[in-house]
Amino acid sequence: MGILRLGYLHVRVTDMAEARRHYVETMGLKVTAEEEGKIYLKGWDEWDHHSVVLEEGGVGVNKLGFKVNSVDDLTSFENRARAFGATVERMSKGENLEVGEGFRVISPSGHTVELYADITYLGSEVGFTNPYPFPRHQVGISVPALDHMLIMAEDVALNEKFFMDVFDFYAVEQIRPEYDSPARIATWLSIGQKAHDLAIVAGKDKGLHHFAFRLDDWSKILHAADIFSMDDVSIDITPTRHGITRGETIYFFDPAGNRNETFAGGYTAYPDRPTVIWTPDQLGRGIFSHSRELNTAFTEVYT
Ligand code: M3P
Ligand code: FE
Repeated sequence: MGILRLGYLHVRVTDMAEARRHYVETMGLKVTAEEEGKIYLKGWDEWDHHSVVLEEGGVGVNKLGFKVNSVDDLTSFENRARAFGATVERMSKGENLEVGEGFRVISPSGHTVELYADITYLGSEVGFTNPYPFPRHQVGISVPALDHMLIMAEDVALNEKFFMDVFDFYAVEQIRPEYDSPARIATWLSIGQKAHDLAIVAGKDKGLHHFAFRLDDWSKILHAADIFSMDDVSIDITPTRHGITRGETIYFFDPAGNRNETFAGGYTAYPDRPTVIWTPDQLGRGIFSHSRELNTAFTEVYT
């Protein structure tokens, strides 16, 4: 079964009090632990100890973690990462609060990627016995879960190959410089049946374009945008639809300047679904289905 999902990410924030206000009061994540300069957060529908960790100091992503199904998967992925030629190191239990042993690999793009099988189980807020569809008392937009992230890489094709060859991701959609080109401007990779778990776009290595939280549907997206106005959140792109993945979206910034997204919809993906290919002439419509225009603030501003 391999990788289950994007389990966590550690994101740097400049001011912890402001970040807490954004991620807890506006996004509705719950604090599950605190350490000096760190806050651990989870969504109400997540059962593992944390999905987002805020780290005080700077901006951007410090590392990301994929949860795998079993300790045996860890061994085989570690061997495959070494065979790819990547830098790999073992990670012992407790190096990350409440997370078991695993390994750490540096992607060709320079991102620190951790693989782990065990993390403390906390349970979801509605529980797993006769649950209600959502918690009665919600805060802000009350995001249920982390959904996906988009990282930047100087060589998108190489990083796509890395995640496909080593970790069994498959390409759901790609932007290619020409239809038949082996080069990639961007790629959307899935590890299960979501339209994407990880996207990679051409840009500076180690960059974070955004990470996204799941919302149920378009009406929740509209509701989220209304709350962002009330909370004076800096909105980058107001509610619209992606041509790529067909997802419904809002982009906005946390107070440190890290881009967030709320994402709803998107089709069900399968490994045998033909990869959708976008050509640069249609790229504007691929990213934003209605405006059909990409602005440089969206493509060139990231942390
Ligand atoms: C998404 C998505 C860029 C495209 C982003 C697309 C940065 O975020 O969820 O499909 O060009
Ligand atoms: Fe996204």
